[in-house]
Amino acid sequence: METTKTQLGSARDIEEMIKTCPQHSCSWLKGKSTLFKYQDFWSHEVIIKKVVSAQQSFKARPTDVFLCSYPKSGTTWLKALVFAIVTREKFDESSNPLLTNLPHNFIPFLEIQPEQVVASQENSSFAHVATHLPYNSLPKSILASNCKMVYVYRNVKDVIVSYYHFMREVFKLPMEDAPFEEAFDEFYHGISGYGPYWDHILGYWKESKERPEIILFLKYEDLKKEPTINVKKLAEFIGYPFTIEEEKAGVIESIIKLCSFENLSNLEVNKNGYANEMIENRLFFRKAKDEDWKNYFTDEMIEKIDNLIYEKLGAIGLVLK
Ligand code: PAP
Repeated sequence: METTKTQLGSARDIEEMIKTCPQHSCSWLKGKSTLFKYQDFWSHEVIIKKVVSAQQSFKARPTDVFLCSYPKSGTTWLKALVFAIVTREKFDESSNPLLTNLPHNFIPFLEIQPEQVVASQENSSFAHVATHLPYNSLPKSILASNCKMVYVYRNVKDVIVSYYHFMREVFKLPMEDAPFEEAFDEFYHGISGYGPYWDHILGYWKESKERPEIILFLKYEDLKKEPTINVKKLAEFIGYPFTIEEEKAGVIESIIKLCSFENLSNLEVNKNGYANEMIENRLFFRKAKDEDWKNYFTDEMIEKIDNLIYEKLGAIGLVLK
């Protein structure tokens, strides 16, 4: 961890450093994706460069709020909800920009879109910023500023299936060319974007126990089961609580409906738009079905991953079956 702080100056230094990191070419993606282990997580070279730069120069302010997640755990949904909560007085149901834009456009990722993050800080003294970075790799200024963080997490098996399809589609591989068993195996061994998954959850979880006023944990499955309670909790936590009048007027329900998978996934922009030259918006809206993993996992995979998650997270009471 300290290497970045003390030795890395130029872009060239960073490139040299990345070359020394452990590397893994993802066989199930036919070698189209190579991950590097930087600090304690795996990621792509292009992202690690931006991570190092953010670690060296990003300046968080105490009022900035971070939306944190392991990939495929509900990030797009959380971004939509936060945007809708924060802007609810500006737009009505028919004028909300979520109807014509991918939710990711409103809340940029620290390690992917640093310029947009800086722009959003310039535009608002309460910037909302997303990140998939593990807790221990966050820029120190975020921790030192006591910024609030919302951490959304999801059961590991659905995350694996969602990650499998997302990566496969990004690299334009049909299912028959991208064996799920191999994807599972890599994930199981902790090798996945921003993985290991369990370390990611554990890092934020530990900190949320130390500083509950700073980190709100939200479970994807709970958001689905009890959206009203959880959206209220979310709004309060980020400093935009609903008034009694708003509650009576059904504002929470309208936000839930606006941000629902059924609504967002059927919008023209999310069916046919592009997030960037490689990623179609539709890839962020696949099925959103709980327990889709049952269509992919063998009994042996179930046993292996359940045992592993129990071993890694069971002791802290976070059993994510
Ligand atoms: P990201 O990390 O790449 O941003 P993320 O949004 O965290 O992805 O996860 C995508 C998953 O959330 C997809 O799950 P699936 O593959 O099992 O279908 C996606 O369908 C689901 N999702 C996207 N939007 C919503 C939503 N509004 N409500 C519920 N689930 C959603």
